Amino acid sequence: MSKTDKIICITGATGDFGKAFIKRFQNDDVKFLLWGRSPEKLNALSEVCEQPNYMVTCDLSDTSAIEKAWQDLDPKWRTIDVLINNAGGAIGGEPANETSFKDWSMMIDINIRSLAHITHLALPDMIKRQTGHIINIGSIAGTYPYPGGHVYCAAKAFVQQFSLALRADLFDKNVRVTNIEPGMTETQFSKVRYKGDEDKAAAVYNNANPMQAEDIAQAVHWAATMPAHVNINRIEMMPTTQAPGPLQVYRSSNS
Ligand code: 8X3
Repeated sequence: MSKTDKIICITGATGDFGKAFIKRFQNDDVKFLLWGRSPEKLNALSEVCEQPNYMVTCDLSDTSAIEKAWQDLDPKWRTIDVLINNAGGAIGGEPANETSFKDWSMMIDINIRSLAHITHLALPDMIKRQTGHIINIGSIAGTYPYPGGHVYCAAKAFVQQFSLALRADLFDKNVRVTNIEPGMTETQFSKVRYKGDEDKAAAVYNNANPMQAEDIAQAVHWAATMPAHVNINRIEMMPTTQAPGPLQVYRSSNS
């Protein structure tokens, strides 16, 4: 990256994507502002992160905790150059009517509300400095709905449309916005979705040759290092073995 000492802010930094992003930027002249929920995992990350870094322990489902974490930040860490809104995830894979409202609320909190909140906090400084890049980690689920996807799919559709709508407001302010939309990627994602059920999670990737976190990191890095006059709006990615399915039709037995 051209400007030295760029600040890259990553939410959900201790997850598989977060770690892969840090690794992908390791040869660039950057420093990291890393958000995570677990202080132990953040400390472990700090020990392996080769660039200067500052860790923010924060539960992103808690609005007031986000506000406080931001206010407590040294102002020099609030001048974010690249904000990677990576935190998010699916909770539960049951049909909509069998999923608890608690799980729905949590998905709205972590995929929508906190992403919008952190963007809202970081944006004024980007606009003031007329530079910045917001990279949202969306999903193919935002475009292709699937059974059991309900609120997760809807949340990622929000991320996709929010990213494009931000573009509409930021195109004349030199602030870039990109939505990276991965499909099946072998990470802890499925373990979280299936609430710790290792067998169910492993079955998702079994014999499927899924993408790896490093593949997504490569796309993030590419979008972030394009020349300043180029904005990558969206990158939709799937493993070669994955593709959209046909529409389904339910026919009652007496038709
Ligand atoms: C994760 C990808 O296909 O499991 O966002 O929804 S998918």
